[in-house]
Amino acid sequence: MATLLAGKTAIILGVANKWSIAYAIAESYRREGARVILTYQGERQKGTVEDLAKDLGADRVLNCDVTKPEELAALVEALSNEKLDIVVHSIAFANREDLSRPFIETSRDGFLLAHEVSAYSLISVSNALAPLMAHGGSILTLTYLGAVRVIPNYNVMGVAKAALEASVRYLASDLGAKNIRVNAISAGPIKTASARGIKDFSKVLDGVAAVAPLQRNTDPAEVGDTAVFLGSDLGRGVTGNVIYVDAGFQIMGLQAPE
Ligand code: NAD
Ligand code: IMJ
Repeated sequence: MATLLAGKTAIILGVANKWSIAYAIAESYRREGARVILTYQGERQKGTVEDLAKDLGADRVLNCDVTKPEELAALVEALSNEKLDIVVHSIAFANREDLSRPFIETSRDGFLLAHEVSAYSLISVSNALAPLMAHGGSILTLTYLGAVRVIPNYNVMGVAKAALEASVRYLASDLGAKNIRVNAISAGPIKTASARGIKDFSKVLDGVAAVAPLQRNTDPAEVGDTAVFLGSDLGRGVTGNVIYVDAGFQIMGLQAPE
């Protein structure tokens, strides 16, 4: 039996449906023997996430829209008897219009929304939940290559992911003394709800598979398994890092001619 996470409790924020990267992480965590707690964003998602929790064998399902401080406070209250070992932050949002028109036209409100949901929430969630990680632990978040390279249409999300990746480093510095590690997984493109309707997403997938050393796209289960490593004691020396789980795509400069 796989037991890399036996005896550990993980809270996973960001399961919306079975295609969510957070769902693949929850599957890997359950396989490795973790106790899993899921959160959902508002009443509209409640039933779906409760059904998914049953399928996964997750223990608890709690509400938390990260833009509402009172909901984060209520989450902490609901968790007051828990000892947490792992926090997974798998949350991002920007206005759809900001992911299609030219970046230079990003509005102040659109910029602030993307940064609040996709970057600041890692800070507020870490501040709220780190006190429950009494014996140390591991915080992880999901990022994308658009943080460090220009990717068509990623726009304000790229800037928010840059803030997220910098936040990983500052949080790792703050929390190291408590033996809490903070890392990000930079996943290759995956067809989730957050990819649906993005212009030319199929072309992005095909382009990556054509260039990546492994000659294919990223399987969400591979992200889940890297999240196991980072959450487990195997990852005990790793903090403040961004680990690419992208079939090697980001190392390529010029594609070798056929
Ligand atoms: P997804 O749509 O399944 O997950 C996004 C989640 O964010 C949803 O569960 C949604 O409910 C949650 N969310 C949005 N606003 C929220 C709020 N205010 N409060 C609480 N939750 C909120 O899509 P996904 O692709 O699984 O995305 C998860 C993470 O992975 C994101 O950070 C995304 O940027 C990142 N990522 C995705 C890809 C990809 O290609 N799909 C690649 C690299 C990184
Ligand atoms: C998103 C937009 C543009 C290009 C993109 C993506 N590429 C990839 C994504 C190339 C891989 C997916 N991704 C990494 C994300 O972080 C997506 C975030 C996102 C998606 C949506 C779509 C629906 C919506 N708002 C969103 N906010 C954030 O209304």
